[in-house]
Amino acid sequence: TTRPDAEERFYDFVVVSNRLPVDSVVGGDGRQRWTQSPGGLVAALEPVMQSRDGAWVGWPGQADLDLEPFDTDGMHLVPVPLSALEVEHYYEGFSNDTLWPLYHDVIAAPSFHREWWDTYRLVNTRFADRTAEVAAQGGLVWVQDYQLQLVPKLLRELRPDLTIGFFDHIPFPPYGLFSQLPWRTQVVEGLLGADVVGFQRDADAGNFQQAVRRLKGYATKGSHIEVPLVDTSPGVRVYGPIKRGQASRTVIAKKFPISIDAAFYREAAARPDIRARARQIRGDLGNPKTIMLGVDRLDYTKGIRHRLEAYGELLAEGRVNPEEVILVQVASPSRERVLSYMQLRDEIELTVGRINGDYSEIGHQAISYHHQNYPRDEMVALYLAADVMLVTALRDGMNLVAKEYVASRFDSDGVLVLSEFAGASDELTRAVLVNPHDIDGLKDAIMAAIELPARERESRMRYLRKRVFENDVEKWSSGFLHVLVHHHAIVASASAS
Ligand code: GDG
Repeated sequence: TTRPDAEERFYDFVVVSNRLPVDSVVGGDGRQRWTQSPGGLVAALEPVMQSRDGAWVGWPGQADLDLEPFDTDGMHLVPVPLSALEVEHYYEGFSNDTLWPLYHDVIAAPSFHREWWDTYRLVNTRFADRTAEVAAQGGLVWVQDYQLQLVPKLLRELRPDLTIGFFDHIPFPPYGLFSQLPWRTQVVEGLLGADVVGFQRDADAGNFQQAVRRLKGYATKGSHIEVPLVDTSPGVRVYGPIKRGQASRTVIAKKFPISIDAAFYREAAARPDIRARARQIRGDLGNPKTIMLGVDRLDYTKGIRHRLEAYGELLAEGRVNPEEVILVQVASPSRERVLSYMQLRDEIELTVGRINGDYSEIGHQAISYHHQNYPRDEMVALYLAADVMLVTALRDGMNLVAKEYVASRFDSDGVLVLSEFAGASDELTRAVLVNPHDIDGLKDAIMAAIELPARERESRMRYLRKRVFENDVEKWSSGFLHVLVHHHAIVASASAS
């Protein structure tokens, strides 16, 4: 088939992610349009996209939709089609029911199915092929996240001229867990195709390096991994052209903690309409003394059950008075076709129903529960209205909600209760840190947060705000790309000499 003109273009900078950063919407006139999805990744990459003539390769979010490349909001989008069966095997299956639970400490049991793996490989190959077609000679490619771990190696084989970065948004598990994966060696080899592999925390980078040492026997030193150009381990593979005097290439594996567009939250929270909305929310909730808030995708990694258990016990013991305190829980719909998510929703809604049945009064609820998606402005109003923010993830790569709450508190008030198992706890050390598995400890932390004196709240929040504003999402993307470009320049000059 012939490709239209847009196909012939090449781009110096290509971002590759499972989903394109757009959503399909049907307007009042019945016509379908694309709108930019509000994520932080788009916000961070948009300036780079504009300045380097960038393109974004990804799935448009609907099965069996084969689109030509198109432009929207000044971004060049290159769609990768997926069939309904591929969505089921590659996305819902291998990505969300094998890798996701395995990489999050097996909180839920991962399913291993060979046909899911076959489809994962096939889809990763399609992403690599498409990227190889649109990337300019010597261009920069940045691959995102666990759905595409094989792309760096596949792409390097097709296009050794490219500089390839990879960022893992979720944890990289300790070897004892990672080694359960029947395809662990292929995954490590896939990632080592990149020049720079970025992680959220030092611990994740360390776990990856250990997997490299154990599975491939390569030497690591600091953040550097020496990858032989000719792999002499079983099933010989060649990585890129062999250059005289150069027996290996160096891959950098280190942390680049992701962040948010902090200024957006500060400015939104200061807007009169959003402040008015926050006051209205407080009023509608009956002006309680303390509003506690949870905002999570409905996911078993987020510790929503532990949070509800602790809160339920505090109510049962009379330590929390339901007339003075309310918990607002936003559990946004997620992965609704995956069985473990359906079961989790049932469990959470049963527990919310029980707690409300036992402790709510007419006109006042113990828990205000919302299985809904809200506009971003409404989220900011909720952050502003909340005295205590509960982030109790059992495992979380970073957790942007914690940073959004902090950035929204221009009044330097509010208390963040934050799980040690969220990557954000590495930076936000003056949050009230908790181990969510320790229900008694969690209960005490919630009480401490409710009772924290104003001066202590302010001094902690000021510290947290400093951390979030000095490492915003622009810093994250430019930091990563700086290391990638710099590293490539060193490698290039070494091989030229
Ligand atoms: C993965 C990693 C890592 C949620 N509900 C609504 C809504 N949200 C927004 C939040 C926040 C985002 O979704 C969730 O980001 P998190 O970081 O909290 O969690 P994951 O979705 O699991 O993200 C995570 C992240 O990737 C980035 O690397 O931090 O560890 O798991 O921005 O505000 N937004 C709106 N309505 C909702 O109802 N508008």
